[in-house]
Amino acid sequence: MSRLVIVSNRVADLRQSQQSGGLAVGLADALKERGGVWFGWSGETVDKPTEEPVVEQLGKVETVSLPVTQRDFSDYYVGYANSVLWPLFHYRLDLVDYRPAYFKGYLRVNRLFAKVLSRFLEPGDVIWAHDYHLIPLAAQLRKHGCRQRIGFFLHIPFPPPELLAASPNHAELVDALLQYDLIGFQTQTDANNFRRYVEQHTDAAPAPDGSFVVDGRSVRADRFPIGIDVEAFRKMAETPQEDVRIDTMRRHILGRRQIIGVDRLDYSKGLPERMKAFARLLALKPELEGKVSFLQIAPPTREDVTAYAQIREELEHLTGSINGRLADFNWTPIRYIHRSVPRETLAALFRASQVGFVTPLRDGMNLVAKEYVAAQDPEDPGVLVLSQFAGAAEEMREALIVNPYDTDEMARSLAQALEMPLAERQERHRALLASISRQDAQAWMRSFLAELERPAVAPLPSNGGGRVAAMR
Ligand code: ADQ
Repeated sequence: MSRLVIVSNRVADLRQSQQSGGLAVGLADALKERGGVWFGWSGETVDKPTEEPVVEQLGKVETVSLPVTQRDFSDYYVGYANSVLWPLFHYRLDLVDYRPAYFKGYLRVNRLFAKVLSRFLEPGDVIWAHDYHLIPLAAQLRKHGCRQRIGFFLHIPFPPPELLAASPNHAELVDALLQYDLIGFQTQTDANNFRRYVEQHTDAAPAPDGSFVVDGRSVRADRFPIGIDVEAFRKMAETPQEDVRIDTMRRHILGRRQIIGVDRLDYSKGLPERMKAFARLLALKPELEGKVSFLQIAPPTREDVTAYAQIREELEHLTGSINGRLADFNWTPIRYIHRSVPRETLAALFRASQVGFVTPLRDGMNLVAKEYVAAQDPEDPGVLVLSQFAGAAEEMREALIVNPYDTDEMARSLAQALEMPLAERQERHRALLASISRQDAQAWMRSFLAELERPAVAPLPSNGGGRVAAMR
């Protein structure tokens, strides 16, 4: 079996991978089995650029991590990745902060990563790059003579071509993607958006098997919905810690129910809309006052980006005003926790909550939706209220699917979830559990790697040289 080379913005700590959840665990297991390398940014910044990474050997696996300069951190990470690509790919053109220096920095870091990584590659390796930070990596690796198969998985959505075309670099981005052998997306919508872009803006020739022919190479693009380690998460949920147990018992005695939301504090997650919908629920059903509360856990992320500071302020204001208006001396409608929580605690909190409220405005997949389902007691499960714009909604049809921009509909769905009879809850949960178990973290990884390693049908006719720049 070929060695596996994983490349991601940050290298997971392989000794702690259980802590980081399904993705890191799944990939770490595959690496340990096949041997290989995990390469990425060390998370540190240095004054002078360096091509000397920190290398650690753990059995058959090497982790190779490289610091970047403060300027690269600003241009590549805070700038192009998180102030341009993240909003653009989440359909938020209004939040894109485009600056030419950012794109230059993005290419510079990808060039550096490719140069350093190429020293660690062996001829038979299979390379798998992850996410929007690394779109140009394959093109740069090819410049270093890399002929190995290289796959790419996009964890976030891929926007429709009409939106992508608003970016000054759309052509470069898609040209770079077409240097991979396999491009994986979370959903059919994303794969279709990509396909439409390629058909409309490049001269890559579509082949009968659904792939494209680019410079005589076959490039495949498909949907590989990511999953979680269902069993591991269920086990975690079954053994609540003392504080969660006491909190649950207290609510039980008082006859109170809990709606839960867990997200990184990000504008794509629809948090203000969610709080407004909860307030609308209480206006719609005043009898629920004192009987139901909303627990939102949202740790800070990317605080260097202005849009994140704004969303934080908005949420604090909303929580304060809703609680100020409705709270009683023995009941707080919204409990808002602005920090990270251990995964075991999260799992137990999911199990102890009657509604999982997962309403991003746009999300690649959303693993919280899957974790909420995995954590439930099948005898007395809670109900998942899920945004139609989360990638997860493509598979999780038995959730209550809502439009996160429609406050009234979300409030009505919360009411429906709280009133849902046991038999219906069990039936929906059974179907959801079956679906997330079928498409779990292992299945995701195996199907991607099997497709990446499947040989191309050769020889391929040339399309005469990839993109025709004049077609832009
Ligand atoms: P994220 O945007 O980070 O991931 P998500 O899929 O929900 O979104 O994963 C978040 C993970 O962090 C979950 O495992 C969750 O339990 C954990 N988490 C969230 N809040 C936490 C807290 N307070 N404390 C501890 N852990 C917390 C990106 C894409 C998603 C895609 C994933 C995987 O944006 O769409 O599903 O990658 O591909």
